[in-house]
Amino acid sequence: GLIAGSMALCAAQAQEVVPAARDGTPPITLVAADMRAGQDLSGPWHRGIDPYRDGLAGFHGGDPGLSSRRYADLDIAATERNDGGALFEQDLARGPVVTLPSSWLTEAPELRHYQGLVWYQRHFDTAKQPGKRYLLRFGAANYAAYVYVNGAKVGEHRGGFTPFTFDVTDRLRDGDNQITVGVDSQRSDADVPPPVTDWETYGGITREIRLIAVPATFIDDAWVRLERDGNIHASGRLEGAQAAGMAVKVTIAGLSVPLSARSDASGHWEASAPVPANLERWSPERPRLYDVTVAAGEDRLTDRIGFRTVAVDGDRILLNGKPIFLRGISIHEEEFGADPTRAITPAAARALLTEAKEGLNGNFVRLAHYPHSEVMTRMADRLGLLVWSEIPVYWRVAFDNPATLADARTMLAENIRRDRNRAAIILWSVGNETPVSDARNHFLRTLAGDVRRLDDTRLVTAALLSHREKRGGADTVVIDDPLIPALDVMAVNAYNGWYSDDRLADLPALRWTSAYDKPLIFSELGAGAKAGYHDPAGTHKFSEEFQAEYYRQTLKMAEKVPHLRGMSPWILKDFRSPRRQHPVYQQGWNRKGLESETGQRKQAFSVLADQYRRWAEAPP
Ligand code: GCB
Repeated sequence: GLIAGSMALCAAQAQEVVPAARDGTPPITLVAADMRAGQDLSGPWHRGIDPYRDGLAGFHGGDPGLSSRRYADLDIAATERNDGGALFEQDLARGPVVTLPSSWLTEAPELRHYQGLVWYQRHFDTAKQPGKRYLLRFGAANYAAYVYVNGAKVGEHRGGFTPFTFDVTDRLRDGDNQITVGVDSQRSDADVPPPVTDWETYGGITREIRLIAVPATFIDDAWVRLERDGNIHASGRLEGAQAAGMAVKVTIAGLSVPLSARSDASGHWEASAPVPANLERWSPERPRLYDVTVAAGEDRLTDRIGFRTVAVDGDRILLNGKPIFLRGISIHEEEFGADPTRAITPAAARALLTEAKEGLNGNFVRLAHYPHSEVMTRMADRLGLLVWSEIPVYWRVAFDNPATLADARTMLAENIRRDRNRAAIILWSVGNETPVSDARNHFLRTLAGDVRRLDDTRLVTAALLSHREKRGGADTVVIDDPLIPALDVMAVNAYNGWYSDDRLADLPALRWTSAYDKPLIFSELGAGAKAGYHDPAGTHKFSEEFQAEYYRQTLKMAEKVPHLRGMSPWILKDFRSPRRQHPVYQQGWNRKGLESETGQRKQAFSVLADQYRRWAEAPP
């Protein structure tokens, strides 16, 4: 029967499981923030580096409360004023000017490998309107951010890839305002992800910064979706002094769906209505989006939302009730070009996703290994690509550290609340290649439980490890991770023939077996190749020919793997990784791309594109 995410908790309860940030402040979601009018604070900012983190510390490195020396307190030319608290070591107003969003890695050659604290500062004018609340929202800052408005701290955030919002109403002045942000890219073993990954740490404010004015009571959250029970459900939360007992109305343009609610004492609301006969379901082939409006009191929120269902039936994945095979590719959030700064624009998102959809004949992308920009998930909605979304619980996380789990849960909730109106997303992943242990199992099961409480309309997965053993005399790949019972879809990263001694010609004969009857995705498979490096015999790793042959043999193998319902090979394009320093083949880049960093296609690209064209007609 239809399983997957069967916990029937109401939205109000779902809200309560989300842990507050470490400092205890209740999170502001500000759903569909990118659709609200606001003041764009992207553009020119001043910058100053702070390798010893002096700006976060006090005199001689002590408690910052004992000193007024924090960089954020500085006014323009405080040095010249020469008052008692002046700090002569820094003057952000006269620091270099950089354009945000961007990573500092690409701002100057001497910052190319800088990991640490950097201060950003700018001024802006605002005409404060009475009765409004002013919310300062960051799309992402990597990794920890300390935010000050007019010298006063308004909040901090940890986690490099999810949005955060602070209410700055009381700090804002009419006219000129100063905003200062310290961003620290240095992670510890307790962070998510921990310091060592296989991708670059792009420190900085890498997504948009906006000041958004909302009514005193506003729509903080609104989630409108088609559920497997055949109803359209809407739920959410109002925030503000008048949030209790307020009428909420949801309108879907072109459909007559009566969705009205009244908020409860805590501001939560929900409504549902049977699905109208003329609803056109969203699919990769026809990515139909509807204009949705949510109105409550003086606030009005608009979004563009697609409606579809996703479910698991035995070992099949059903989209809108029909079995689907996922023809995917993994993507890191790096724009095309020789010097990526990870500041994704709609044009960059469109270019990457069009390669996946039209170049490779795909219908699916794994957005690895962290929440990508909302620009990306919105573009997937528009272009028609199914999405695997994940948080960076990657390799050796401090699974036994409760603070680490709390951070991961916050990150997961921030990601799901930002994006659960995106029809494109079908899978939430809670981890990648994490070695099995009791602590790890507990950690990931907790996250899987959070997913089900926050969003029981999608599927939960994780990229797992498999192992090899002899079974009945045959060399066999075994999938039996004890986490699988907590997941809807099992996924493994398969690198036989690249990270193993297998001869490529032997791959199709390799046996695969799973202890569970669930859909399986090859969340990764791949081999490195340097674009333009050729070895006609195809025996030398890093040649385009070897990579192409790896793909041919692995795809042949895939056709015989039981339960296989899709794949997202590693990876669309070469990406920066500090651990890939081979002087001839890598030069700081992971070369498993089907294209180089500048978009030059390698031979394997057409091997996969051709297979996907055949599979689009007749899925394996
Ligand atoms: C993996 C990781 C991915 C790496 C890849 C590789 O399994 O999940 O982050 O980049 O292998 O190239 O080794």
